[in-house]
Amino acid sequence: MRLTTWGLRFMKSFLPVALAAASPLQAQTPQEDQQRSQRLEWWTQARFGMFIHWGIYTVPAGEWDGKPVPGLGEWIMNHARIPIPEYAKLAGQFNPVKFNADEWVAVAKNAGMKYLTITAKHHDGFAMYGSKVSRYNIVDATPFHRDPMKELAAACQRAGIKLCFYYSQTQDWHEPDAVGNTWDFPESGARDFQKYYDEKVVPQVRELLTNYGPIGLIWFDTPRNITREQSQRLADLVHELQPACLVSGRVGNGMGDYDSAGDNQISMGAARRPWETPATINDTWGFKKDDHNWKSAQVLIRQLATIASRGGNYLLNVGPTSEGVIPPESVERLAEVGRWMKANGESIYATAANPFPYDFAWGPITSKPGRLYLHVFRWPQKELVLYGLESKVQQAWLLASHTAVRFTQREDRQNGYTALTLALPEQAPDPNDSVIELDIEGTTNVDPSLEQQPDHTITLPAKLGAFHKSAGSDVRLDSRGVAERWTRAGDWMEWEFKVNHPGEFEIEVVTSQQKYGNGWDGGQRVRLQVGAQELSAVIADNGKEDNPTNPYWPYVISKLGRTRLDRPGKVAASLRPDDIPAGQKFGLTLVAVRLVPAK
Ligand code: FHN
Repeated sequence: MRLTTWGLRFMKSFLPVALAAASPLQAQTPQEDQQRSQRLEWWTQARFGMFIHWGIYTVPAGEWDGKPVPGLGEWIMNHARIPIPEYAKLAGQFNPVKFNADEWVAVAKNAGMKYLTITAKHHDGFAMYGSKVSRYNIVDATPFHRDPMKELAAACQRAGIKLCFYYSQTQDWHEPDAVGNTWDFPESGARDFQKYYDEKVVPQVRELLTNYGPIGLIWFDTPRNITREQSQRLADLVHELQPACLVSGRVGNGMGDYDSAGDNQISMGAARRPWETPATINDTWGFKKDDHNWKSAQVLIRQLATIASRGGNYLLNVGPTSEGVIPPESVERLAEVGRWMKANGESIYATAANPFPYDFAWGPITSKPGRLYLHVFRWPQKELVLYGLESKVQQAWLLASHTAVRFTQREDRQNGYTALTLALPEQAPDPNDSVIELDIEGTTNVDPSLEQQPDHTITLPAKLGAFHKSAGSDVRLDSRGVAERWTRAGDWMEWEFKVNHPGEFEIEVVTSQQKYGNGWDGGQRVRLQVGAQELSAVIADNGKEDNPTNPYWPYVISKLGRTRLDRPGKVAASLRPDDIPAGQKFGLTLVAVRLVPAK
């Protein structure tokens, strides 16, 4: 990416904000850095993996004592406060006679996934493999008596898929000294976490890395209060036993090889380290018989492309039943994702992030050296125009059919922008995501300045704004690039952008639910300055809009009023809350300020 002086100044103002959102990092020697990059190579090329949550919680499948238990299926022991002896009886009923490792691996492979991460031990403490450390495991405690991890290891080898294990290192509701079980073991009681760690965690992780051949990664989870030394020892143990094996970010204390975004959360990108979004296809991870809230294949394909465009990996979950069957709803959707991947996988595997620092209204961009892939979710009739690409395009194609796309490239010197215009068929070739490949001459240079788009809309994302914090303020961006803890009137944000098409605009403020669910505060009085004009309005819920990064929680749109931009060129804008009602929990959860051409 070539940076203009203005662009550089601008990037400086947003980068620290973006970087601050990543997890704290452990300092590395250059040699450790190199080893980590080598370990990460296959994983960053893969981009797409299968998560499998499977355990004895699939026997009750979300129901206890004849009543549905709200929440995640694999959390039933905790949510229903089931005593250990009661819960342990489920092992006697767990007999997944329909389990077929080759079939599961084929579902992953046909979807275009390159790795598979399965729960070897979840928070319930039950080992889903033959463990010598504890008899509380699938081989010794169930009528099944088989080791599915052995069978999966062999099936993965045959199919060329990397096998990875999930391991809950801190929570273990079966153990008095571990974290989490406050119904069998009083919360205030003395717990010797180190004892549990030494006697169960370390030897079980050792087993997983010794008995199942090469393992791609160990997916530790919910680090809670694990100490720095304990996280470090686990990471070291993994690397000592299998130097090529990755350690997930959730090992804790910044000791992992890569970062994990929150569950079902897509990171804003521009992160210091490779990262991954673990996601569900319905609402639960572990099977629940009453969870029918399935995301469509379109949502899954679009999430995959969006995550790749921000430089991340997509770890998509299936929750097989107690019989060992992956729900057909998941299998069908994954098959459709697979059909899309067969035709368009080149725009996902081994790609890098969008070289522009902002997103486009029609969809995301992924890249490779000398290539850009435009993932068009909203198909424009007849033509798509892209501003800010400074390199010469040699050829353009519809990737799936390899049909050439006619294009022109021009520079509007007077107004200072470059435009690539692609002539497109009227119908979208793929309703889920039609990919246009651009072959670029030399390196890909883009103008990183925020600029008005060809549809004349101007979007000022929070992730590209500069925060001005009042003393003691805690305002920042969450990992999705949404403002959080903006509860003080003294904090404000500013942007600089380029006007290409002067005119009259409606001003919209886009806000989000808080990061992990429903939670939104309105009612803040804000002052928006655009160039020399200023207007004041109250943030209200004037309508909803799809959130491309999370289908669960749509964005909230507040309409503020109108403004005029009379001349092309650079303009400054700022957003200052004059009044935030006292006691707000979430504050101004800003995603972007948008100027939409007035009708
Ligand atoms: O508590 C777990 C949950 O059950 C599930 O395993 C997810 C997957 O990312 N991780 C934890 C919550 O973040």
